[in-house]
Amino acid sequence: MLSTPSAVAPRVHRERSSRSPRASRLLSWLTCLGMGLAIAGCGPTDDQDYTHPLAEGELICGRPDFKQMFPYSIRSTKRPVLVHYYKESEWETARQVLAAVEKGWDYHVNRLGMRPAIKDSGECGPDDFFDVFVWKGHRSCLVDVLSGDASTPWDDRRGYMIVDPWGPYGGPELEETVVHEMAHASQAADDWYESPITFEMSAVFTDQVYADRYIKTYFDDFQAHPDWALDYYDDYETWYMYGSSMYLLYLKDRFFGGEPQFISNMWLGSRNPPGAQDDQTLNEPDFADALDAMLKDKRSSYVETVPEFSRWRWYTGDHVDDRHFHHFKDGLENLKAAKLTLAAQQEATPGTISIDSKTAPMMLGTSYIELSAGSGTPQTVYVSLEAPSDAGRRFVVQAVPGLTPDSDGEFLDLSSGPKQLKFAADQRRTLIVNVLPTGTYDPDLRTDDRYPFSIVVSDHP
Ligand SMILES: [Ca+2]
Ligand SMILES: [Ca+2]
Ligand SMILES: [Ca+2]
Repeated sequence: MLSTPSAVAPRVHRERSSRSPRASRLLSWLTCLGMGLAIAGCGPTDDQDYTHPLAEGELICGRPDFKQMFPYSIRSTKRPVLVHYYKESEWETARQVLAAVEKGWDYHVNRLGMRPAIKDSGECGPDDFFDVFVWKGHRSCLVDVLSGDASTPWDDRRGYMIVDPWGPYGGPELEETVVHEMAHASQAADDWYESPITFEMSAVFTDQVYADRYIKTYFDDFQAHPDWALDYYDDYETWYMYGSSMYLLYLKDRFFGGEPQFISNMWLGSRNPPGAQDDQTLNEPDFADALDAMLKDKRSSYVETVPEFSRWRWYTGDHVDDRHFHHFKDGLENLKAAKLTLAAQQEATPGTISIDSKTAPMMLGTSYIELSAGSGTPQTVYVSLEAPSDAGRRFVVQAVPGLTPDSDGEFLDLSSGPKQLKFAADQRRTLIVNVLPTGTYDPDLRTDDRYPFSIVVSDHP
């Protein structure tokens, strides 16, 4: 049984809140001028056993009672950031949040090269500074957005942040939570309506680089669903989108010398004119187009990375080695715990292994089939692939692990008939079966259709 995030935590975890984008035209800022420190008469006491009077999910920007909701604020002296808080006694906490926001800003903008959060023209708070709300009882931490900057041709959005330092993502996690949210603030400066998976995939990728550590939890759900499209949007049912950061770790280490800054170019190349908010097909270009352009001189493309990434994805769990991912300083145990779910695991006896429509891969999805040599296994094993005809997709089959010191696996071209399958020293071998498009690919047009197939094991070609 899959343990979904809803079983252990709210489904909305550090999300960018794009599921209910509140990019509404908010009330103009009329009433609250001059947000000063310590406005008298707002009556906070030192009692910390309370939750903020505004319920989680309520709009804050542009409210007439903004000053009552957040009477206090600290202004950054380094970045255009204003942190709002409710009780005078929360100054120290607000100061910690501000320090984390400044760190996150510097990390994403100066180290990774992302765009800073765009100025909000006073659409939130008293001026054009980026607003951050220290909101006790708002368990989820998030960045949400306001309007876009009409002077830019791409679909950027002005953002603001809500953080609950006392909630499940505060405490010792506060800094990482805030740095994670600052990833979303930067994303909003390029494209707030990119393919849904990119937001958490990219933010968690940068989280791990920031922490120099594989982060627990996320990979398990990603590895549990290799059949899903690599860019599948599961609507936050699991941590899949967070764990898909493994793909960006692969790109970093395989194509970009272990350096994370390519992520900035992915977002820059994803910018498109407004429209995708209401019609996702207008997300042109999308992150896959951006990666295609970035990988072209490396003679690869987004789709073409899928088979190789599927191999790297196998070299996790019990198969972690030193030849694939450049390991972070910490958390290797989390990569070792990221065990792939197999579509089938059985002895290689002559017969048919059917991967039916329930578990078959989606487009850009993968089946892992582990075969072992046993008493019923022929002296020489041949495998072939059968599937209903479909001009829109092709299967790519590989076998891992590699059988020589310089190999990490090989392609089996089954289009021309059965091929011999050799076993590794432990008498096992895993087939990796990818579904890829025969034509162009667009993540915004992909369906969730599955592509059943069978592997036929025999003792002759
Ligand atoms: Ca503002
Ligand atoms: Ca598209
Ligand atoms: Ca885009």
